[in-house]
Amino acid sequence: MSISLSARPYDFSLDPRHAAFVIIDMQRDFLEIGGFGSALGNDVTRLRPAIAPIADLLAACRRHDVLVIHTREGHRQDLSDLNAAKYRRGRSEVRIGDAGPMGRILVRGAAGHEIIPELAPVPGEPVIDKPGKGAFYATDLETILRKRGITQLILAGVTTEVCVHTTLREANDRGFDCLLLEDGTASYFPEFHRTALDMACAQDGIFGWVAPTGNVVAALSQSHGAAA
Ligand code: TIU
Repeated sequence: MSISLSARPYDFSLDPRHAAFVIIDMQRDFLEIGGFGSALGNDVTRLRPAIAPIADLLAACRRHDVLVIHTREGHRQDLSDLNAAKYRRGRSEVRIGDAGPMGRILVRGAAGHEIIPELAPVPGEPVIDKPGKGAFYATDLETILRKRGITQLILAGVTTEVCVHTTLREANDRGFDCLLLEDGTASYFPEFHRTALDMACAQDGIFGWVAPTGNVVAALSQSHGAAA
């Protein structure tokens, strides 16, 4: 059963049995000092406002049996999945694979690569390790979603205009209806955050819908009430 929730550019019809909550790259590497985000010169505190809204919807999805998927950007320890362009990009002295205060930067197995404790996955929730910005590139995400009959994605995480938007675009071309959480996404650049959200739902929803997290949480409660 679908529940209508208020969103931009028009109401979104949420079908919880065919929806997945995809939380993108809420890793220490992006949110804490000394990780990849700060190596790129960013103010990592700018991403923290997304944590509480994501935690709210995460709890609601777990209560209502909505599939939750976590993604992590990072590379194999031998860096065999790190292309030369990504490695070379930028002028920072600290690069992917170098030692940092949370272990090797953006490398799987390092402390910095882990999802922040507030949003830690629980057993049964798929964790997708991805070498690129998009969560579909070089991963088994699409197979997992198709196998479970998922047609709608609720997207959250960081950063709005980089990994979230890349994933949104990949998902859109694969035929998924996508809803972005306006307060469950964040960027190092507030103006890019706002514009990325506007871009997603411009032209009457060219890539999808945008809504505050509270609207999705309320819709899930409603759907549960209706099913009971
Ligand atoms: N730099 C930046 O804004 N983002 C990334 O490098 N990765 C993600 O967005 N996860």
